Amino acid sequence: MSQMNKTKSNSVVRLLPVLMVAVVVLLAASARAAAPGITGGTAGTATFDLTAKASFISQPDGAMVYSWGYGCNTAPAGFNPDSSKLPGANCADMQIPGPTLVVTEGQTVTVTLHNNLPAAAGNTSILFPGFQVTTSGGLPGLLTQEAGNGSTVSYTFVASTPGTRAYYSGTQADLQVEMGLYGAVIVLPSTANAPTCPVHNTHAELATETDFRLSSTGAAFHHADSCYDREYLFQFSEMDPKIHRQAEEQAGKTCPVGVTTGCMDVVTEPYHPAYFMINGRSMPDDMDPNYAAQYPHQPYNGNPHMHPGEMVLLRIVGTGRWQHPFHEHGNHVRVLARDGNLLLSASPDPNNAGVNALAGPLLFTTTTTPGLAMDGIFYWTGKGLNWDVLAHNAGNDPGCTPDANGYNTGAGVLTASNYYEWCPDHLKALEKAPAGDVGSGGPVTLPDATILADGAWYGGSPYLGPNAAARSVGVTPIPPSGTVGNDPGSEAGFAFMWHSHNEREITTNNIFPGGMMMMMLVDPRAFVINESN
Ligand SMILES: [Cu+2]
Repeated sequence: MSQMNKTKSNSVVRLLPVLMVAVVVLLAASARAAAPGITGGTAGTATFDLTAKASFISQPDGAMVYSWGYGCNTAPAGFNPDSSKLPGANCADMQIPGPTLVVTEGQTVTVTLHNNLPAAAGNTSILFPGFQVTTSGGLPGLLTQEAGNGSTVSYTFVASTPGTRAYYSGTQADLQVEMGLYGAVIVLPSTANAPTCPVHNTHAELATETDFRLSSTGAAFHHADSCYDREYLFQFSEMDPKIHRQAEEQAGKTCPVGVTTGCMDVVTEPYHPAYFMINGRSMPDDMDPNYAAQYPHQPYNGNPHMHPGEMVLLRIVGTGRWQHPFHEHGNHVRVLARDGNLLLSASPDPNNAGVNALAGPLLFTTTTTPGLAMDGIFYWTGKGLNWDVLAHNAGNDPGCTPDANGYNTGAGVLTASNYYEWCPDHLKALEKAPAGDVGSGGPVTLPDATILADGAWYGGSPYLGPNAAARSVGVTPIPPSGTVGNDPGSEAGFAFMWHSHNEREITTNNIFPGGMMMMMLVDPRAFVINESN
């Protein structure tokens, strides 16, 4: 399941059985994700030189949609993760979402914006809600200083607290945000008062695996309950192609003499979006790699992976006009912060000295709100499934010693392939041979795989693990996951659909499936997750 460059059509083929069969299906995916962004230097100041420009973005129905986006006017100071971890990292001169600005708490951040939109579009600007912004240059606007056509304006603020925030156009937002002028700011915590994170957060059990976290402290905030193993940024937005078509038609318009603030007349109501995007891409495009060549103006993907027991930091931004009920199948999400405000109770945390307890809700659906950013933790272990997800049996028993919480995390097992296994289900077969590998029955009997789906499209094994592909081939032997569409053939993972629970939004221009949908892949620990593609 580590094949690097799957095609779009392959992603679709692999998704179909998931949609037909169940919420939890067993398939593997191609590209992986990280939370890539640009940096503005490592000293006390971070500077970014952005431009607002027009171009076209690609949608899975073949449409090339005229859009406006932020990009790099000159090369950024750096990338995080850097190009040694994320080969091909780049910052185009226009992209949707705009470049993710990765800064460190306490840095003074200056963003210079060049207005290279069509003259008919008039002025533009950027708002950085949640920060105390001072401006330099530009022209007075309704909400902030604006850059006139061909001109610049600068915004300066101190990255006051850690967390994820949105940025977006503060000029004629019903048009400009719709056209794509939005992005995210990620503020990493300073190293002062960094919490002590668990040993496995150092990826010590995964010697060959690269650490893709942006934060050098292993935590998202100055709080031990914000320690994490992986992080993903998802920005939700929608597009009404009628608005984009009007803007495209009027882009070449010559404004009357004396009119310097634009002369487009684009009707933005009634609003009927047809594209529902995560990070500027619709499913299945969001499952292709970061910086994939086929999306030169949509560099960021949405394809999370994790190992059982890991803490996954979700950075979620609502952009556009509508709320999107994002549902992370597999578990609820513990909200840490909103707009960079860590949600704390008034009481000391009994488990972490010196800080108050977290107060963020545990949410079934992390509904996005336009303009609002949130940080949350997703966690999955296999607890409660009532079978040994790693398919152990008496003849294949690596042992499972429960810690105080019931997991196999004790000393000496850090590098075991079943590190973090939920021990009460250890050796518990899901079903009898030949599907499982014990002769006696397990708690359930699955129907023949051929009943669930057609032929080789069947997802495969109900087990994680290096030898999972040898199991659950059913009464009518069908190649399990790992041997049809996935390499290597010896692996199997669990896929949880993460998607908008507004079913209209999991379509692309009225075709299902599409839109705001992705898969969280839970890979066995024996599988090396490479977030670089
Ligand atoms: Cu759902």
